[in-house]
Amino acid sequence: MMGRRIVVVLLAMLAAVLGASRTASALEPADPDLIPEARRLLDYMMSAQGGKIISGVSRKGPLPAVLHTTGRDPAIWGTDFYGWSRKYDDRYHAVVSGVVDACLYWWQQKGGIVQIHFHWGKPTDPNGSAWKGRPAGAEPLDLARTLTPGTEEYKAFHDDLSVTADYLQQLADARVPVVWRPFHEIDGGWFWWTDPETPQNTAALWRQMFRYLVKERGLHNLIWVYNAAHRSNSWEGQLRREAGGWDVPLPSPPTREQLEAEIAYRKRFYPGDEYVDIASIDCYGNRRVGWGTPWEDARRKAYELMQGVAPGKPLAIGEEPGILNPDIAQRGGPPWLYTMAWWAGDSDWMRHAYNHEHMITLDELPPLHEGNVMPNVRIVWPTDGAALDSREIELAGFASDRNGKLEGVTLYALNEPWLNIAARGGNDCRIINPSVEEMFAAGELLGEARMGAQGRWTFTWQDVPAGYGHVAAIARDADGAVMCSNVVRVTARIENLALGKPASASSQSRSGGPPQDAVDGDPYTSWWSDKDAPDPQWLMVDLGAEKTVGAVSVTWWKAYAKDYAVQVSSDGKSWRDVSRVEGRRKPAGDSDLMRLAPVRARHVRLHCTEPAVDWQHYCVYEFAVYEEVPE
Ligand SMILES: [Ca+2]
Ligand SMILES: [Ca+2]
Repeated sequence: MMGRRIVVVLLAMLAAVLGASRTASALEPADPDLIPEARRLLDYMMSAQGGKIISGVSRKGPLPAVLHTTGRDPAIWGTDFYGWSRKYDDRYHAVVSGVVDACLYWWQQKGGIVQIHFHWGKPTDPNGSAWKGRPAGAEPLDLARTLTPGTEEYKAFHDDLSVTADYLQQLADARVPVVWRPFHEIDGGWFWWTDPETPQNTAALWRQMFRYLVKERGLHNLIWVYNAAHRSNSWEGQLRREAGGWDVPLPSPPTREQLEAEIAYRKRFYPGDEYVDIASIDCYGNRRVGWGTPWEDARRKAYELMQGVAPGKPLAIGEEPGILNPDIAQRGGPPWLYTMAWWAGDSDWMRHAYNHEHMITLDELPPLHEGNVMPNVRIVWPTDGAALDSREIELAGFASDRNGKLEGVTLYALNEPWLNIAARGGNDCRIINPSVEEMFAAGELLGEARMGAQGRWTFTWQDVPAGYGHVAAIARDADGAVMCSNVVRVTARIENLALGKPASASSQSRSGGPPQDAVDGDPYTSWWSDKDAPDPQWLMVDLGAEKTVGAVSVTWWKAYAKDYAVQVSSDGKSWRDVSRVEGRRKPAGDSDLMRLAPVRARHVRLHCTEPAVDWQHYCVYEFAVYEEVPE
């Protein structure tokens, strides 16, 4: 009896020791000489794991959309270290230098986490693409030779990587930790680094990069993130061939045996625990492995798959179409470390998900370095796109400073037609806030907000002018750092006669929104014409009865009309021009507010005859009609 008890106790102690050592090894970075800043970041991320999920955005494009839609920045900003032109011409270097500057800004001034992937064009070809078979007829890279010292391929690999290492060195010199995601979608089969027949070659390529960057170049600011694809060619391709093609729906979910086979195949690409800090997977819609749209899923099947591929490693989502469902995640969903949205996505979903208590946003990160970072500020009321009918509006929001030095919040207004997201945010995280500040430097200073408990602020905006406007808040800290809020677009005391009225159009893009989205009052939804439809293209709204029409506003995306007319009709059949625009040039899109000689009409339409861009026809966020918009 006694003997068995001792054995049980010993086994329990052994389990405790093994458990403790597993935890310790999970925290020990792949690079034992990791700089303290990176180690601190990794420690913070590990401490967050299993609780809330750290939010991220994978590219610079969606960043302004997330800020202006939700009032919050993501905690992680993801970018690419590839220059997207002929290697290594001036344009290539200008692009990557710009990315380095943006990374410095994001880490040092905004205090956010930098994630970098590398869309590396094939090393042996100056015009090489990351995608296999591009340019057309390109020979695949022989990975066995690329791994063999003395070969041309081995030399090309290292020559190429040395340029990227120089840029990573700039970040290392500035002591910026990088969440480094090389060889992304490593087991997918569409990039040159994936060897589907001999996956061990791909795994060895990872180790070769690790050795070069860490051992040879001494880059000790990298947190190594392994990244699997949303599907693997081997497994899903095989199933599709068996089922008879890509359009045939497959039975779902996969059997345990199929999942095990998939894990076994994918594991062969994995370079080994000692070369990886975090394992991630990209989660685009793939019902075969059991995940759907972001709002219906927290990617449990993807989590199970990666638990098999990289047991014991913290798991993250490297890319997904929109941010995953925090409600499901909070109710016992998989404990993803972080999630990175590739697109901004549906505006209501963004507002819900990024403001969710289960998501960690930039303002909720602890200070990650010794220096000062910008304060955070957001406007909660009014919401973007609000139509207000009062002369006095109570504004409300939140502000904070992660260094505990918030000094105050100032409100500004710009009495101008609406700017679209691209125009409000710029297309580069470095210039988002300065550009907004500059914009509001030209606006009207409304005054200082009243500060309340827990960062809440309020402001009473009196004598609100009738017409179109933007409102922004700027927070400042005691060290002189400033930060601009989301910019909220409003109309005040003017009635949009087109709001919610029946709309129709000459065509509609299969991937874009219907005509009704241009008259729904939401500045995030839009009508897209079919890009292959011939000109003229038109969008019309039926006001329901004859009304006096004295002004029209069009908020465009960058796919706007260079030449177009505003037309009116009583019967929806015979039209006459009431305004014409020719040779319009506004690369970001923006909007046009046209005041007309008042006319009676029931139908109003945009008649577009010349698009501004050749890759898309026309895109209209909002088409609004008024009796009058005061000057
Ligand atoms: Ca600060
Ligand atoms: Ca809309």
